[in-house]
Amino acid sequence: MKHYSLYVLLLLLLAGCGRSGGETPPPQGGAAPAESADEFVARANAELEELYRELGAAEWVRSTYINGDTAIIAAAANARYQKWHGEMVKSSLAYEGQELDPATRRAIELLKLGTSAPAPGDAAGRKEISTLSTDMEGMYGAGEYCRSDGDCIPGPELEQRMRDVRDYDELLEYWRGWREVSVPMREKYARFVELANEGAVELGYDNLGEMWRSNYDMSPADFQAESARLWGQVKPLYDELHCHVRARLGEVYGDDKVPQEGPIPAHLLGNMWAQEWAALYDLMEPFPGVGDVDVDTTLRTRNFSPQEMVRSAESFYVSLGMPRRPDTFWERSQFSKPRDRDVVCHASAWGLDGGNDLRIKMCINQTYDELRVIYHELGHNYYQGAYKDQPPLFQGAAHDGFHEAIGDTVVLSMTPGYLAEVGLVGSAEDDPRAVVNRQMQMALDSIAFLPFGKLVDEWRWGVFSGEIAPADYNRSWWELRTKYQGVAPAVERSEADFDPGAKYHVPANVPYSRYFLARILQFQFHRTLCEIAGHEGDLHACSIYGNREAGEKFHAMLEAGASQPWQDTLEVMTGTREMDATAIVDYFAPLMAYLKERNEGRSCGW
Ligand code: X8Z
Ligand code: ZN
Repeated sequence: MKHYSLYVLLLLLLAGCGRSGGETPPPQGGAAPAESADEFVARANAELEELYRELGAAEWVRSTYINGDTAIIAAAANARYQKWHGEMVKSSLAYEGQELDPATRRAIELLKLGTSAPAPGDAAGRKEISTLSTDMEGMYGAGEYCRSDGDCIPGPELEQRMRDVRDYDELLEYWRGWREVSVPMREKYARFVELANEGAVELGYDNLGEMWRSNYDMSPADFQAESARLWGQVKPLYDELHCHVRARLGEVYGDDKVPQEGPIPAHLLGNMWAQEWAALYDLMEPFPGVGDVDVDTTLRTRNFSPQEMVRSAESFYVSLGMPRRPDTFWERSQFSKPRDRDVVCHASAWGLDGGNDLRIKMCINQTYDELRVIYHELGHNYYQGAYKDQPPLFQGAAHDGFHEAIGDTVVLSMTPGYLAEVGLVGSAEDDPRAVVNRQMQMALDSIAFLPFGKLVDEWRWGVFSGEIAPADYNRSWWELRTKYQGVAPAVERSEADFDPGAKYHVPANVPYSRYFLARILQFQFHRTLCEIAGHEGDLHACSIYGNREAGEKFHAMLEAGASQPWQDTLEVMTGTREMDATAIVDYFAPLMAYLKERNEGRSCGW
């Protein structure tokens, strides 16, 4: 469903129960199970297929038509799935301690992890958490900021203005305005945390954060250490970028507005959450005008329709030997924001009906940013299509960072050469200054994103463990934002606010570490695929567009789905069992040289 990307988890989370929830009574404590472990897994897979069908339909309708009726339908489907899930996990305990075939053991483990928001075992708790989840995501989707004159601006439009506008006060108005949407989520979220933790404890975890960290074929503690290790590898890149961007913003807004020793005001970075900064490219461009890649203008002047933009992404995957999207994809996807109703515009990819009914849901604008999001979403869809022959419990990514990394890997192949080849820009310029320009444009997204990608779940891990109490939700959020990103709110925030809720993945309860991991994996995958494609020379000049050998290797990884530990999948693909940030570090070496030079004599850090 929703992204098995959000997906196996959410998806699962989304699933309703369907016909079979209670057909076979769970084994009674101590007695021999009524069915063998293999039979149990086979039944779980069969029942899931049905459950997903119902859950997917309910979730799709809810996300593309937000109103009171669809809230009831989606919450009910979710509660039914949760009932089934809780009962199945309880039944699976009968197989603990038995010697099992590794695939059977893995299937049982994945079953247990099959929700990002486990419900308590009682019907009232299940209903309550399902309703809270549905409500919060709906509040986000329908969110808008209404000015005092009665003019209301919906979320996606505010996001666009955060990119386009440069006036300090106007930006601050939008930034604050959007954060009014999340104030009423605060109490709901606190209650959601209590209930989801109850559910996680019933499944045998200390809390929901520990459950999320158990999803990586290593212990939760090891995963935390792994994520800290990767952050350590890339932090020097971020520090240089931050230093330079702060200095430039100081020149633009004045050092009184952007103090040169402290964090950057969070509303000045060209993004509602200061998570990706490429909208500031014109201010940061190292060599003005050299080798500009202006896809925006092409999309506008040739008046690309959303469908044509999706076709462009599809053609890339097809050039790798992957299949065209089926007719149902074109008929059933949501490409544009409907005029007459509220929808969840946040982009997602859906693998309904066991991967036979693939769709994306977006509100596409005619911009290069959006074009890249389309390539990203199709990456999810190609994954979903490739693992559809796996049993339902293995229909997922090697780990969730892999799911996010597929489309992003392809985006790295959208080089100026590729863009020129497909007519999205004029001919590419062969000038080393153009390389640095291009790298700046990319780093403002990829490198700027890294600390944000890391901290969102660090906040939630604290919330779920109880280390962060509801009374400290906002303060702790801003502590992490400042610690990792070096950004801070320009106006006082308080515990009357709930700023984490202004980021989609919090009310929608989508784990976020996946995006941090993806930002690292995408470069690792790119390096391998470029080797297979026989690329020689700098990695940033490589595009695998049209390369069937690279496509085959890529597709083989996708087909494996979640059938084996991700380390095995990574090893088959790249020859190593570890995620490794050296590829991203090497990739940006030219830009780092430039930044170090520019930062000489500046005092960096905050
Ligand atoms: O949520 C997404 C995708 C859908 S999986 C559009 N992303 C994160 C975000 O928007 O915050 C992609 C990058 C990070
Ligand atoms: Zn995604």
